Order: sequence, then C-alpha cells, then structure tokens
Amino acid sequence: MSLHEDEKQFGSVAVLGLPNAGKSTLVNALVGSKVSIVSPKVQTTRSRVLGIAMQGRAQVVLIDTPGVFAPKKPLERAMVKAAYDALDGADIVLHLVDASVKNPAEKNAEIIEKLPKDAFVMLVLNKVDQVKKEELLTLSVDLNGRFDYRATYMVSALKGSGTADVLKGLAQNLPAGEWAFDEDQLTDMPMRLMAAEITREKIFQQLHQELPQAVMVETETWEQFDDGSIKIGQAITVQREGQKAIVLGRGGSRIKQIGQAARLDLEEIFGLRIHLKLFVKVEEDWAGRAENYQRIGLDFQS
Ligand SMILES: Nc1nc2c(ncn2[C@@H]2O[C@H](COP(=O)(O)OP(=O)(O)OP(=O)(O)O)[C@@H](O)[C@H]2O)c(=O)[nH]1
Ligand SMILES: [Mg+2]
Repeated sequence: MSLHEDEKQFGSVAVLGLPNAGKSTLVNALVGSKVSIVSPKVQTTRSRVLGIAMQGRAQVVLIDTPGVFAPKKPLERAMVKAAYDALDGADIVLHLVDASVKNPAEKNAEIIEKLPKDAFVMLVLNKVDQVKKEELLTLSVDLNGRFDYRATYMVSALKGSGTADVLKGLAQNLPAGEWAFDEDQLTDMPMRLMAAEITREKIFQQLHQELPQAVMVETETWEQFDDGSIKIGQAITVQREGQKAIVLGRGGSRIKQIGQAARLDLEEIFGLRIHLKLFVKVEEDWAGRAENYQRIGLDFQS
C-alpha cells in the first residue's frame, strides 16, 4: 500500500472464532487494556464489543464477537448472528483458531465455509504457549490448504507474544481514512454497560457449570459524588430461585466476593473509587423477551 507517511488510516477488523478461542483476550492485548470480558468458560462474550487500537497513523477498530457454534436457544441464536453480522463491512477478517485443542482444523470447518472469499482474511493461531512448534506448522499448512488466507500469525494472546506483529499487519492493510474515534478512546461501550460486563465476568469466573449462561447483569443506578467516587447499583437477573441461592452463596458470601472482585476491576478501569451494590432478582423468562436483548446489545432471533 502506498500511503504518505503522515496519511491517516482507519478501518475495522472482525475477530471471528469458536467459543473460548481467546478472541476477547486477543482484543484486550491489541488494545492494551481490558475492554472485553474473559473467562475459561464458553460463550462469555454475548454481543459485539469494539476495541480501538492505535498503530502509528492507523486507527484499528477491533470487533470482538461471540463465538460461533451451533445455537439452540434464542439467546444463542442472537449471539451467533451478532458474530456473523460483524463480517459485513469489516475491512479485515481475523480468523482466530485455538491451536491447543484436538483437531482444530476440523473443528473450524464450518467457520471456514462462511469466510468471505473476496475479503482480506488473516489467520491467527492462538495459545501457542500450549503447543509444540511442529504441530503449529502442520496446522498452519492444513488450514492454509482449506482457505486462501492472506497472512498467518502465531500468538499467545494471554502472554502477549506475537500480538504486536498482528497489530502491525492489520494496520498495514487498512485503507487510508479519517479516524472515527478520539486517539485515546479504547471502546465505544458506555460506562454503565462496561460496569455490568465486569460483574458478569466475575460471575463467569466464580460460578460453575451452566449457571453463568442464565444470568443477565444491568446497571440500574449510577451516582457520581463530589469527591470523585461513584456509587453503582446493579441487578443480577437469574431464571430460578435455586440459581438466586447459588449467586448469593451461604450467608451472602458468594455475592460479596463477586462484588469485591468487580469493584477492584472497576476502580482500575475508571481510575476512581467505586461503591458497588449488587442485588439478585428472579425473572424466569428473561432470555425469552425481546426487550432484554436490545438492552444487552443483541437482536432477538425467535
Ligand atoms: N494458555 C493460553 N490461554 C489463553 C490464551 N488466550 C486466551 N486464553 C484463555 O482462554 C480462555 C478463553 O478466553 P476468551 O478470551 O474469553 O475467549 P473467547 O474466544 O473470547 O471466548 P467466548 O467469548 O466465550 O467466545 C481464557 O481462560 C483465557 O485466559 C493463550 O494465548 N494461551
Ligand atoms: Mg469473548
């Protein structure tokens, strides 16, 4: 690409991959700050999340998406649609593959089928800290035989190795254009939604099995005080009384730990003292109601 040295570049990158591939971890690494929540469980990211990274004169907008899988419930259908919708209008598609699982190429066959043939698609093999070098090379050859990737990178998003090269590679291939965001902006997510996402991350990290999938978190109150501190009130909605008991824990011990962990993160992200008040309510069918989807940034897919 022949650009003037001082010419600005701007464009968007859709990050696509299976659940748990490390998409959100990679986006956070490229942005250099936490904008998207991460957990060891699948289906952590529910909606499209924007991360904004600067590389020289290029502003790179990273679109983190929910993982692509075979959806069964309405919430899952909306999540997978949000992931594929991100392909529309993206300047670059970054296909992220967890190289540490068994048969990664086979597992990604369905995604590969849906990759746009005429787009600039980049392959990034992740979790290389868990894989032998020979296996990575074999996997790279296998995947490149299945799709005409324009470039291949190998990274550990968790440890940050190789991620600087990915950012450079992205920036090099974006068109010239005016930046759409401030130079120091990291995401387009409103603070109230970001605060709810952080609490949801702690629920994903601290609670087991299927329960996190049944949870919705919303910021309901937000008060800023003269001393700069913020008082945030959030509702955690679950689908059954039994789930409420689990979120609360014995004598309220679990929700206390969730609240503490979330508060520490929020104080770091916002750089302010935070008071966080959480309460739990039961709404059996929250995941069947269209208006709840809009509130968490999704389209209802009945
Ligand atoms: N060992 C290792 N673990 C990683 C790496 N990158 C991500 N992980 C871990 O993989 C798990 C999933 O990471 P996420 O970033 O939440 O994955 P995701 O693709 O966004 O997952 P969904 O949002 O559920 O689709 C977390 O436990 C991460 O810490 C890596 O490079 N190496
Ligand atoms: Mg994610």
